[in-house]
Amino acid sequence: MANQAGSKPVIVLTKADTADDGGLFQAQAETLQRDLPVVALNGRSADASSFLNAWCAIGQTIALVGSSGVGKSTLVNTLTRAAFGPKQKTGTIREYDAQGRHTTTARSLHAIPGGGWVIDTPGIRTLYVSDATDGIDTLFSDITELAPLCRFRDCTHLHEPGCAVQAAVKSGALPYHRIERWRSLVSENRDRTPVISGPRGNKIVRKKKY
Ligand SMILES: Nc1nc2c(ncn2[C@@H]2O[C@H](COP(=O)(O)OP(=O)(O)O)[C@@H](O)[C@H]2O)c(=O)[nH]1
Ligand SMILES: [Mg+2]
Ligand SMILES: [Zn+2]
Repeated sequence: MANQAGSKPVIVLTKADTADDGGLFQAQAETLQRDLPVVALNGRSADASSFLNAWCAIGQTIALVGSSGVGKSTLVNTLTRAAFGPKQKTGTIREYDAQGRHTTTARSLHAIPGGGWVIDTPGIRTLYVSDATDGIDTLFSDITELAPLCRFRDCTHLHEPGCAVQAAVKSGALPYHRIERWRSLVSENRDRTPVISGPRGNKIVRKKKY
């Protein structure tokens, strides 16, 4: 979604203070997309801001997106140095876990002292993949760059002969789970992208109004 929107995705691994070997998770996250920045931090510690400096300068806006309870509002409070000012409410484990209740119920925009802006958001339950074909292509550039080498132009990379993607899996260059993830996002995107029927019943992808 970030790719599709023209935003720069950054993976933030919060609660780094609770992991023995954060490096392992960091390495895993880095494989999600080529050149994807991944930072691990403790959102409750004042030095968390220093890890995000590159994206928090004047003229920049960051939006925190992630499941309820991961520490978005905590990070907002640290970034805005809200210790003495108005604070975003943060939830204890019980609160978000027990009833699936969200401590943060609305989006909000906050100034970062001496820098840009940060947007706090509630959980991601209402987010879904739609109209994100280009974003998915970017996310899976390892697959989309191979696709033109497949024998068939509409190759599904499932069972076709002469499939460059399957060949890359066989050679060990591409982990198989990448294809599974790619396929599941492509299918969610297809199901969620509105279409209207044109003359003779052919499907026309509805163009966005903006
Ligand atoms: N140990 C630790 N706890 C954290 C960290 N960030 C957030 N928490 C705790 O996790 C809980 C949920 O945080 P919150 O900011 O409300 O999550 P949100 O739902 O994503 O906004 C709170 O109890 C926080 O104190 C962190 O980096 N380390
Ligand atoms: Mg919150
Ligand atoms: Zn193929």
